[in-house]
Amino acid sequence: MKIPVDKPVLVTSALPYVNGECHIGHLRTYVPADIYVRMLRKMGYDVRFISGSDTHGTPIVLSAEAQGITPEKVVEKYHEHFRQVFKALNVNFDYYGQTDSESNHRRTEAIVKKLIEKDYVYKRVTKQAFCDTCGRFLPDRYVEGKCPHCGDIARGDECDQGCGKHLEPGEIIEPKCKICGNAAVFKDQEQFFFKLSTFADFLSSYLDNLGGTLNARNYAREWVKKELRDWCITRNLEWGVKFPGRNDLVVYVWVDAPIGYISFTEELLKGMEGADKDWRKYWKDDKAVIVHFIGTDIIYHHCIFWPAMLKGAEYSLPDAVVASGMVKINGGTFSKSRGNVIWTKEFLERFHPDTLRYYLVSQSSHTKELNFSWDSFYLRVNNELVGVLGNLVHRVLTFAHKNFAEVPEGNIDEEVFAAIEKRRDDAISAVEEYEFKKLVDAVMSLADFGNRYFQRAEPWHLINKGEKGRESCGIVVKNALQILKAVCILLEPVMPEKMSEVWRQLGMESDVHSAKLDELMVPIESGQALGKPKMLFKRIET
Ligand code: B3M
Ligand code: ZN
Repeated sequence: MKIPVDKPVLVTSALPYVNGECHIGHLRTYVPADIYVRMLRKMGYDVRFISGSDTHGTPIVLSAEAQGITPEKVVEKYHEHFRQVFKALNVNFDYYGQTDSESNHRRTEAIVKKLIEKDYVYKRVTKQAFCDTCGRFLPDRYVEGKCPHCGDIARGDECDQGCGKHLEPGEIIEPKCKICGNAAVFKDQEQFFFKLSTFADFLSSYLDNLGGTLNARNYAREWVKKELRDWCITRNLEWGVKFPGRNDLVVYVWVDAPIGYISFTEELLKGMEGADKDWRKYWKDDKAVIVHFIGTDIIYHHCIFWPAMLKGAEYSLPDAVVASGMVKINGGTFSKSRGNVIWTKEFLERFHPDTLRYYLVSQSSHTKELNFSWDSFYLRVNNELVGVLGNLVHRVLTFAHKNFAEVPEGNIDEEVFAAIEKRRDDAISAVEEYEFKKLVDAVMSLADFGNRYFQRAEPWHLINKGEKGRESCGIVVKNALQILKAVCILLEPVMPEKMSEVWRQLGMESDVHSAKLDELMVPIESGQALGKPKMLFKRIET
């Protein structure tokens, strides 16, 4: 999606449940979102980037029960953990909140009340899973059984192992209590429902115009075509946002979680001067572009529940939903219990964060599944980061530093400008298509061009051929440095720390993080002192 340059942009990244540690499967959403934001800023957009911890629902309560601590303690512990991981990875949110905040409680109540007032909510007695042994109702993840759609093992509210569908309370077949393992029974319970079915026409035209990736639109369209049943929006839990007027019920976590996108915007802008103070620009008056980054497992929630809720309560609608494919490990599904998992913290103890960022986007197209294996990681690092990029940086900078110590005199060749311009255009279209692999491939092909350019010109022969030779050699070096400068600008969104190192070695005074794409075509300044070259990446011995 091409965004008009004068429109402010709000980019959000799905809110992780803070019920356990961050594994690399989580990162498939956050890293590309961060790259997208950095690229948009380089293109000149005014962007805000927000996310936060999802603190409610059964994922949190179950984790608390298992650890014998309160939900508050679970949230405190993992909220901090996620913040640290994002910091270590340079995923730079402008604001990272959490859904148990006062403002999120307030905004959720306001939205639910508005929906009630507009007659989109009604009460109904339904059958809910109940455990006689534990003497309690079993909402969502408290119950396991068979998916009514595909027959696979499923949780109460989603078929997480099989078809991935959202399940309504009471739909699961042969329910068992997750706590004691006994068979559950169905019991009558009064709950509140949102009239999702009345939004079918709205949703089908909304989805026709929704930006983002095709997988999101197509999946959601299928559902709207088939059938939209009303949505149960309350649960028998203590932990959560109370349903207005009912102390015994909280709203379903998928009500207050996306509302976090709004309340975090409010929290971010609160402390700010001027027009930006007004969160309405983003969420009420349709003056901004809203882009959600999510995983394919939560398309239903973001393309059906969420826009219907926003429409019903009279808020601005998201303009794009970008859904990343899931991560597998050695061909298998991520599973903490089966030990098929790679923890981000452990990964970062051994490898530079930029190598992980690079791997996550270069390994497969954004909407496709990513199959992680150590071999594929080593190959990317050794062949591409060391072999192509590191090689270019090292040979050009070492030669330039040794023979000139500063950026030599000379003009930039047409051929070099053309090569850079082409990659710039490819990079922009990659971003507009949410194809981050295409972005990386474009820049790596520029690095490859740089290596060939340097090799072909053989500056090491020119340097010994008198005054004239030294002059021609300087021109080659300056052109190679220009290519490096361009690679730095275009790869900064992917590898911010490493590109900042190279930028300093190029003797640039500015900050590569704030360098705009316009600078790609500005010749690097002759006479600026080059820094001492340092090795960029180390080969990984398998
Ligand atoms: N907390 C995480 C997930 O299901 C869920 C996302 C909320 S986004 C509003 O992947
Ligand atoms: Zn299923």
